[in-house]
Amino acid sequence: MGKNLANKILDAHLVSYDAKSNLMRIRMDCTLTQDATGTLAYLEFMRMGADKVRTDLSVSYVDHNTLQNGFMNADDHRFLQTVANKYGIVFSKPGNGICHQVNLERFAVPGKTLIGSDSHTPTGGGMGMIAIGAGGLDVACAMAGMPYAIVKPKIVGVQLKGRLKSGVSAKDVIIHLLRLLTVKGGVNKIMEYYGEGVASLSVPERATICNMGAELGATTSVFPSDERTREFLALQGRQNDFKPFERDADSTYDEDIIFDLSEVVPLASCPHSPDNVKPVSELSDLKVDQVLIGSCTNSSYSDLAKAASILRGKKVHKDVSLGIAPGSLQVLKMITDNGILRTFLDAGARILETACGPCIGMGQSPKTNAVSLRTFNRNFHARSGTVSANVYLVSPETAAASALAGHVASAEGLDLTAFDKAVSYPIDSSLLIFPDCTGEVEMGPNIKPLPDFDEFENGPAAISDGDMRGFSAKVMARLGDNITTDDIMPAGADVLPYRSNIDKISEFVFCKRLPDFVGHCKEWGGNGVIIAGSNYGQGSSREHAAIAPRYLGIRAVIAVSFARIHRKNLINFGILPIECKLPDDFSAEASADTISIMLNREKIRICASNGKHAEVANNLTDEEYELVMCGGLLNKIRKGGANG
Ligand code: MIC
Ligand code: SF4
Repeated sequence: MGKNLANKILDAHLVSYDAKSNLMRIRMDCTLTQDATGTLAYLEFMRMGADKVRTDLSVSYVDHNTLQNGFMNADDHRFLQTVANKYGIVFSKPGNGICHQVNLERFAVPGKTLIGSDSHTPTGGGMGMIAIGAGGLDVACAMAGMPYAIVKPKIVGVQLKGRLKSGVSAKDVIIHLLRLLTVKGGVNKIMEYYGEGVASLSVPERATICNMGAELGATTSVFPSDERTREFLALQGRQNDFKPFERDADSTYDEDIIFDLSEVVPLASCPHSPDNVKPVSELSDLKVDQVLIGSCTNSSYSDLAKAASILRGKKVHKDVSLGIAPGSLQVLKMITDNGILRTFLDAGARILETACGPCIGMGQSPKTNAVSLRTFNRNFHARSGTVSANVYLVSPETAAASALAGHVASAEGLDLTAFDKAVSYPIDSSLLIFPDCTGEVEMGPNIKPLPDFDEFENGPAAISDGDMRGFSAKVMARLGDNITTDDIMPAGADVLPYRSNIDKISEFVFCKRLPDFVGHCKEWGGNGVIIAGSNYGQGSSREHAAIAPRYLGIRAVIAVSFARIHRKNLINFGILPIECKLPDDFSAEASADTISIMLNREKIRICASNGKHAEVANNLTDEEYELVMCGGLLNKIRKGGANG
């Protein structure tokens, strides 16, 4: 029997497979980092002592943190540029665009593997790559030449039939899948798209679908590399990078989904989760205050061209603020050259920098209780910077139509072709700095050394019982399902400047959800534990959501289930993830109760001071167990162990 595409690429990069733990170790051809996770990733890489990167290509982008209010961002940018030059990494300067968009234009190559310190790295799947998001430390290990370990994923075949109707877009396809599968439906799975409907989708449209596969919790998503891929690469002057890749006709999948593109309707992800989906037609009474078009999901030339076709010759509603952030320098130049930029300005839009911007809460926070329509990929509570805002995720077409109407409106039936005429794709490398492997790393005063963490047994309040080792701790938080990394470690303009300063950024842990959390941790000064529901840590790959709680004393998280990247980040920094559903009355109120946690290789025992106790199987792999015992991956590397 033949192979599906995902398995073909995985097998071609397989270093080893361990049936007992079901872990595959994959060789990573390429890496990407962005500034907000990159500073830590490079501090970690430097601590490993490697003299240069060992990948085919590593690129360091600056796109998240470009406000530069104070010296901190600019210091980070300089640090990143000097590290890149010294260690052999291409540096993409601020202004060049959002990492995933630029990567698609300039560097993505069919059939290759990519690991990136950003959860939307799977955008590269639109180019026929296996592209995986991970914590910075895992990316640092890949840069040092180590393979990356993933749970052998189930491959879900998504067969696309038919073609999209006008006014319905790739964004609606992925929102449709989110409604079907939910934000945890893709955990440890790869979504592979195939079928006759694939040919009707361009590479940027495929990239939109793969990008938001991250919201399904999927390991990654992938499309075949076909004539549409050749067409895109030729437009980018990279025809030599083209290679066809597709499934064998007789291959099968672990799970199958079939759906007809012609049946998809315009959809919106309603507050505060991408899987809370309603048809746009049911929201037409909703008055809109703000519309934002951009982000790595929807900022390609074709996205902006469709929005411009709708806005052409019209004015944005008087009560709506429309902001547009082109995804890259290339996109900005194209819309400048062919009149789209003028169309936006004439319609009354505000043009934003080619960066993540409002998607990560860097400006453009809406007013109190606002309804904000965004073409982005995440609408988690408070991520916009306004705690009371209601954010809806929609396509660029729906966004533009709604900006004109002043309420949620569909673009079905509207003319989207005004800017269809062929444009040339300008190739400009002036904001890409190719390394000459010289120079010294420059570190501004905001860039602090990484903290050291104790080995498991040497931590405070250690206890033991026979071969079981552990500690006593206070429960510092009790939380529900789907806690996001934005809840744990918020982003936004106040917080992002401290991404390379753990002491400072730890002040913000849970600040929007549990304002007393940091105070309680500090007052207690000992070990802490968090208890949560399912899918703990969904969303961003930011390892700050593990390292900062660890810095505050959190030693374990007990949750019904964990999101893939966050679970790995917890282990990488020596926090024990315990998969277990504790009864609600297991312990007293958060921060009032002391519990003990003990484990050996087989089991984990949790005892509350009221006498209740629970025992669960220790489901860590041998390697994960060793990492937790070492106090994290950096300790292990320092002791001379390799990653995997
Ligand atoms: C995000 O979309 O949440 C981010 C910001 O891109 C993150 C990375 C980060 O927190 O720096 C991600 O998705 O991994
Ligand atoms: Fe940037 Fe938003 Fe994409 Fe994250 S999701 S990489 S913040 S544009």
